[in-house]
Amino acid sequence: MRIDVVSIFPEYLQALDISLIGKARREGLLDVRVHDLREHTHDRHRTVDDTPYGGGAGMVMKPEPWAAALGSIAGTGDHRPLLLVPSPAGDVFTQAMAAELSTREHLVFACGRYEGIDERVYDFAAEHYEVRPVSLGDYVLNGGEVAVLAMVEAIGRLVPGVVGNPESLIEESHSDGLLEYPVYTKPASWGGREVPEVLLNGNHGKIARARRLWQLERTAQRRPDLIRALDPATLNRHDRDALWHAGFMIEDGRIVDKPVGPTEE
Ligand code: 6GU
Repeated sequence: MRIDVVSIFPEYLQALDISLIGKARREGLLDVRVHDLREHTHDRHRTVDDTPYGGGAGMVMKPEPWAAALGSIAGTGDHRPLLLVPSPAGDVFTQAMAAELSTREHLVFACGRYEGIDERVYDFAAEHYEVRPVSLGDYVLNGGEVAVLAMVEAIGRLVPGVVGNPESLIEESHSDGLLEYPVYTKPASWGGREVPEVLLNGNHGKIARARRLWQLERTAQRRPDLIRALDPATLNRHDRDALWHAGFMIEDGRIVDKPVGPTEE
């Protein structure tokens, strides 16, 4: 998979040289290229921003350097790459989106700074790319670089061969719509705190059931929105029982909150 990142802080992306993603790059599984937007300016000050038309606080990124940078990247292949634009105004980036993006041949990230990029750049980019604004969540970062680090790691680790043991991708948080179960290692007793008994007995059926129960309990507690989004058809009798005890019920093929307070007998 090829990934291009355009930024005015290319050093920010140096984190992609290390750990799992760095190794995948050295092995040729990921072809990550970081570009300095200022290489596409022509004035002495290498200007990438200017004041906003209509007034207002802050600066806006000028269209010309972006057009030159994005044009040079898109021009190097015969396919239409996906242009991902990190922005708090984008679609929320999820594990499902990461999985979908991990199957693409070529991703390009455009890191904005300041108050954003001149809107006409998106229109220009749409001639060469499929353009998609993406957000990490409902909070504001100063620029797209940190978001790109997060997204490239989430996407890159799903590219076949990047994670050594593909089994570890199966049972992780969000892969089945639930949070991960708690994990333990030796010693079995540590400072008066015990590893749950069921994990010590080697009964793999019982262990699988206990872990599933813990997943459902933890998700109900921390992320009830994920429970409500589950397809009840994927739940067995034990799952339904666990969710009932966690305050949910199934009604008209949907998972809903159990009413609270006094109810008729
Ligand atoms: Cl993807 N970019 C920026 N600049 N801010 C964000 C974000 C992305 N996601 C949440 N806040």
